[in-house]
Amino acid sequence: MALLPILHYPDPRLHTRASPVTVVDESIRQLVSDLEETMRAAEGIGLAATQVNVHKRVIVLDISEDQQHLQVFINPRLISSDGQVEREEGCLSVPGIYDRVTRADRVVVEALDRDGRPFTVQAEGLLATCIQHEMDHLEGKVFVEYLSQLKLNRIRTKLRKRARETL
Ligand code: K1U
Ligand code: ZN
Repeated sequence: MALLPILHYPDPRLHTRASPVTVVDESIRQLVSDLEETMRAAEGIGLAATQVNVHKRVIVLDISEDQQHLQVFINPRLISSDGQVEREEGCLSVPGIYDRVTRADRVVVEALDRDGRPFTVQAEGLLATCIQHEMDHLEGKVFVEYLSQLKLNRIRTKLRKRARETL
């Protein structure tokens, strides 16, 4: 396993649209392990391959209390969505910024697991929010882009300043 560096907003590579995985082989399973290790080290509850500059449609999530229930989504596809809920979100690519975003409250998603087997999940609550947040990463979209232009400009300025200070 390897710890991978996480891209930070406004890195333009976060706006890359990820390509579908054609074969779920050992290299994809290695990527899944690396994403898991990186997510756990950063104390996140999700991570998309885009965030580590790998532009393949792979997501890992673990919203469980004991952090022992990894969920892997390869080539996730939204089948249906229902309801609306506003929830506070954070992002390992936008450290220290939290804000409320409105998304569907329930989603049905199809994907492949780490053995390449298709499965369907019906998600609600935090899991539904997290799946939508991570699927957005695969489309090159970061959650702060749902906020007002004013908030977005403030966040960009703050993060650029912070990046300069850590040089
Ligand atoms: O960077 C990421 O995509 C991971 C992100 C997942 C996420 C959290 C909350 C709502 C939507 C998506 C994080 O893990 S941020 C850090 C975190 O653990 C967290 C932040 C806010 C609420 C709950 C957890
Ligand atoms: Zn994120």
